[in-house]
Amino acid sequence: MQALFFLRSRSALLDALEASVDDSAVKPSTLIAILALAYLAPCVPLRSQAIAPAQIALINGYQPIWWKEAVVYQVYPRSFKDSNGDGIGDIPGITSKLDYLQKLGVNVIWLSPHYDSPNADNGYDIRDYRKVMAEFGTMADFDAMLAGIKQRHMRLIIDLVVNHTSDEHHWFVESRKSKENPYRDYYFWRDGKPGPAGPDGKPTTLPPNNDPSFFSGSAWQFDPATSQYYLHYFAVKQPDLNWDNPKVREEVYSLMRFWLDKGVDGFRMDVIPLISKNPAFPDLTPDQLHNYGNAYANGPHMHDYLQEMNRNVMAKYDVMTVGEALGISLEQTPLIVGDNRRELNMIFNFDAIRSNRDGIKLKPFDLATIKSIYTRHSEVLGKHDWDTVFLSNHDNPRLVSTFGDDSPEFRIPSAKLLATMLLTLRGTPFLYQGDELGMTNYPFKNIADFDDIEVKNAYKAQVLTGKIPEETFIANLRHTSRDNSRTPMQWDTSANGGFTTAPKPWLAENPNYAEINAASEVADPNSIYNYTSKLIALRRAHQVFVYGDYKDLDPENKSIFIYTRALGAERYLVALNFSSGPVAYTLPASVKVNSLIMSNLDTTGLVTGTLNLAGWEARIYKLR
Ligand code: TEU
Ligand code: CA
Repeated sequence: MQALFFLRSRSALLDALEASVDDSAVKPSTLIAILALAYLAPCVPLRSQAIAPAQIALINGYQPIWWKEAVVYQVYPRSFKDSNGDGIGDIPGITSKLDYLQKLGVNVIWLSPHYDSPNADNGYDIRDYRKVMAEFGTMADFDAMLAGIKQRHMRLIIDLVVNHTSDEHHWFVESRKSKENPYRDYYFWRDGKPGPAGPDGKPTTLPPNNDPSFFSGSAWQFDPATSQYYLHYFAVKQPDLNWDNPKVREEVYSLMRFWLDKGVDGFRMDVIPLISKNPAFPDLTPDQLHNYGNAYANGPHMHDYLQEMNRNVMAKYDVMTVGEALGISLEQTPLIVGDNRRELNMIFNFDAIRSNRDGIKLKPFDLATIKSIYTRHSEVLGKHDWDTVFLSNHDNPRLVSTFGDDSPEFRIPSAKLLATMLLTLRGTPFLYQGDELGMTNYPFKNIADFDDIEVKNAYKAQVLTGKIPEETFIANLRHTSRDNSRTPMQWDTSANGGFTTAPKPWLAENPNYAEINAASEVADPNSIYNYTSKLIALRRAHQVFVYGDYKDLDPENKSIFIYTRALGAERYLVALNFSSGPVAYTLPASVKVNSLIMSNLDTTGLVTGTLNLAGWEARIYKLR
């Protein structure tokens, strides 16, 4: 019976009926129940329809719903598991590891782009939105993976990359043919500005304005075919779509329905705040040039288009949406995630994950800064908003190397401490593949070690032009490059960490896989993997960690992060020592500890008002 609620629409109900009838094992009672349900269907809210909020009791003022209680695991398919020995991760490889993910306890998988792509930006440049990338497998492989996920009572959200397409997408291939082409207005084409005379004395043109690309150089590319420039905020092979064209928006809604009707449970939306541009494309001011991401975001019709998308698509399905909100401030967040706004469920703000970054340089980690960010989130985001909690993904360096301590002595406790924080703060937590093993940054030696277009373009723009010495460039990227998180998953001690049977994976495996790998982690009850699994179980068992109030007890403390979560009488204290030295921390008299629930160092002993925390120790207490 349960399975029926997972049906996506009435037509699906009828298919299930047909399916069950020829499945001779169905007991007469089940058949009668199915028939009864079909009869009652009009009045039973099926999963596909958003359930009217009024019916469900609020929890601490929050509307409870599955995506607020979810624990999400991000899979970067190219680096997860290779199943056919070509050195590239693929979808059957993911399917072969679903038990590993179910055992960890995550219940939503976010799959980075799996669509047909020439991989100029590893899939974030899509050539065909309804086709699976050949290297990753077939649509049948995708369907089998989705079925495997559902069978394990997990859900799947996929990556919606519709701020731009690949320049090999049919729409752009047509658009660049001529100014009259029916697809011309699917993208942004502009005349260049007159430039200085060239060495041959001939007039030259300059880009329409001074917009920079995120991947170095101008955001405008001259196209000789029609002597106009097209806009690409990211790579030259990633032309931006013109959302002001209603045909473009309908194309997007239609491809979203295609995947939702297949059973997908939602979307992570790539740089979605950038979809509305100022068509006049004025030059950016010097201030704006300092943080052009903010200038590109929040365009004149961003909210209109998100609301239209919601009306046309999300409102018709029981789905989860998370926007990658480059350029959106915390204060602007309720305008996108407020449940009365009918736009998105939640967004990724970049304040915390980029709190210790200065461009490609890594700044010293400052605990007070990140604590003030979480406190601001708890103040700005109210009961009708929802938040995300994450400190790693495929665009940032490894979690334990950036916010923990990946030295041999402290890698494990600090990885566990960070998991404790991510899984006890308020908001839907997002874990990135490999962080449950404590995978670290990679010891890049030279430019040849990198694959990322962002690095290669910056190398040309910064190093080859002499703006920055090569060794400084490489030294910085060892700490901040996206490729740190894209090294293949470390499954065991066999060659290439068991990621592939091919002699060479597409990107080198981190040489520390002999020490850090899933096989040893799963087998070791005290591992980061099993500790994380216990944390997820604790969160699942106690909604205080989902809907409870959050309070930082000591915001200025430079090494201790100590906060409470409270839901009615149920109150917990989380104490985290972000330093490698022992700290004797005296609790405020008002905080009465009842019992120790979890510790990443298996601490035992009496519960007193003073916590003697070892380096990188994390503890969760139940309060009286
Ligand atoms: O990322 C947008 C984004 O935030 C990054 O480009 C970031 O600014 C940059 O990497 C800084 O290091 C999304 C995707 O997550 C990313 O993988 C894509 O490259 C990008 O959009 C374009 O699709
Ligand atoms: Ca493969």
